[in-house]
Amino acid sequence: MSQTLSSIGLQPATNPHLLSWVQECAALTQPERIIWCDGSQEECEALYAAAVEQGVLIRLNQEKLPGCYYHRSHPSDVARVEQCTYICTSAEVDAGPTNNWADPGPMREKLLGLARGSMRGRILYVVPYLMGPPGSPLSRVGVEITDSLYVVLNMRIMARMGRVALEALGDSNDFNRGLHCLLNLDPANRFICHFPERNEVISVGSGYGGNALLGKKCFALRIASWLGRQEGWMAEHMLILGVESPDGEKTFVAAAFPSQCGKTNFAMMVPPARFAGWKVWTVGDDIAWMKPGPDGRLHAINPEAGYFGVAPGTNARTNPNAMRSIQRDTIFTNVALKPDGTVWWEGHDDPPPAECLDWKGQPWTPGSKEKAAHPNSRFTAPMRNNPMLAPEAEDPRGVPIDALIFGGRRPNTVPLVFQAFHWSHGVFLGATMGSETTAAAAGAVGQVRRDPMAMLPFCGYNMGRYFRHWLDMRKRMKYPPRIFHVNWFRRDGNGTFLWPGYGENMRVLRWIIDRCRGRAGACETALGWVPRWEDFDTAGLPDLTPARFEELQAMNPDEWRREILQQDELFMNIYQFLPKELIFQRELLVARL
Ligand code: GTP
Ligand code: SPV
Ligand code: MN
Repeated sequence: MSQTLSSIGLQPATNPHLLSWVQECAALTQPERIIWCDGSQEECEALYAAAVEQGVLIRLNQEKLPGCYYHRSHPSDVARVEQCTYICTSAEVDAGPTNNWADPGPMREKLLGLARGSMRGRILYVVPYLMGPPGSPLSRVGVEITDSLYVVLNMRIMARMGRVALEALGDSNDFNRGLHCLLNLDPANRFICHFPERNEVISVGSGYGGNALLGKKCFALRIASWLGRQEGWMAEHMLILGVESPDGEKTFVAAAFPSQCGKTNFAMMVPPARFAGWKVWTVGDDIAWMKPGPDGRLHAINPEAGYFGVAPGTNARTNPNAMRSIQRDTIFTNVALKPDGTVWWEGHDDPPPAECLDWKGQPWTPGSKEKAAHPNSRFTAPMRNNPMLAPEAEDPRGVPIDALIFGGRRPNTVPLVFQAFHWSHGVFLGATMGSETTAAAAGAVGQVRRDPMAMLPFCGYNMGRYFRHWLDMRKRMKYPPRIFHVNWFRRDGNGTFLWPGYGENMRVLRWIIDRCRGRAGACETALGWVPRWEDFDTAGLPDLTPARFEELQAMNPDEWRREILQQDELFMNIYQFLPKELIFQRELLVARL
């Protein structure tokens, strides 16, 4: 047992519900020792020291990257695993046709069997965490029990961890129970299971990201979406940002793009020179919890406290605020390690290093065939490092949302931007979203699939009822957000992106905000309202000619015929649960086309 850890940890909590659950888990997993994490600085230092001692982390160059560490996950454990992810409800219909379902009784038995004795000779960490700002009626407590030091250190960055969570919990029994066991990382024993009726998650056999940091996708999306439907709020795979105009007017928007489709980049965007005086503030980069406020508007909080961001492609041009955020107190996972103890990835500002170790720890040179960093390599950075962190990110009331934006990664068919005619049309746009698959989940990359509201892998219940919930939310708001659809990823005949993206997305954002405030023109089309050339700020972008703009916004009837047939496949799959409004919206679209 590590001496480094001998002096840390809280006294066991006094909350009887928490105490008895921890005792139950300890009796099952039989750890050598239990550490109750308090979130303090001393604890943090001891945990990092132990992680380095055990070879879980490598300490990076502390002069160049103070407080930064490096981790390699098992090469078979580098992404979310949708095939091994289950929603375990008493009735199968509650999980719905788009989720893997398992009978909760037998599944629990199987998981408890795998967990039995699995922490022998190891430490069981109790990680209490608060999702959302302290004092917010939207915030929730979770507790993760894990035998992974890497998970503890990531949770510490991603959520408000330790005492603050126990204080928020008090003597309540209302907290998410998350049990995480590494086992031996054999993919055959990898299961990410959700028991929404018990507000519980059991995850075994993976140490990576969304599979193992149970506050993130498991609690804050799958379980929270279930709770939100019952309690009249929404848990969405959305970034939240605030745009400040030169005269100080602030507008907040939330946007749902599927995994690895640009949320972190959009949330941290720096407006180009043309937009002197404009500022974009980040509230959150991955998850939004939203509820109508007393003012009749939809209010959003970011339940997280850090960014688990995609490393490849991140550089000073694409995302300068991310580059600043990862200069200290950051954990890098599955990137390349340079001889000077710094890190590198494909699309980094620095040229490829003459030699380094790749994400598997093998020697790598620019001549190597393999990539140096895994395409789903990530940084875990505290949001307080972001120079453009919105002060409102800590506001217990959340921020009022004026626009909701849906978007996917589509090489063709879908225009750069259009606006829904009204709320139910907007829900239809979200429900029919498609996007190319990415390295964020195990499996083939680059295949267009339906990913409604970017929630296909994250909706904790029946997708048809989820659409119903979206439609019903309209009645709870006096001033619902306007809904838009964007596509940064359209390509020309040579496969080159038609749109420069990143900071230039400010032009699209500006049109969206001006539409919300009744200041921008648009033209009605079959898909929705679209900006005309004269409605769109094109100054300072010489490549953006009227012809190029036309190409970006084009609607090709043959492509749309195919698109509607693909949308029908999802609708047919969930037909018996599909709200009628969405079928009507589909009919109206066909009629307009
Ligand atoms: P998750 O963390 O997986 O939920 O992903 P995310 O939605 O936050 O995606 P992220 O912002 O990390 O972007 C993923 C990839 O898309 C990166 O490789 C980016 O470089 C690329 N990307 C982001 N924004 C744009 C854009 O505007 N244009 C283009 N062409 N690529 C972009
Ligand atoms: C995603 O895949 O959407 C992520 C990364 O944000 S993970 O936390 O691994 O789910
Ligand atoms: Mn995500």
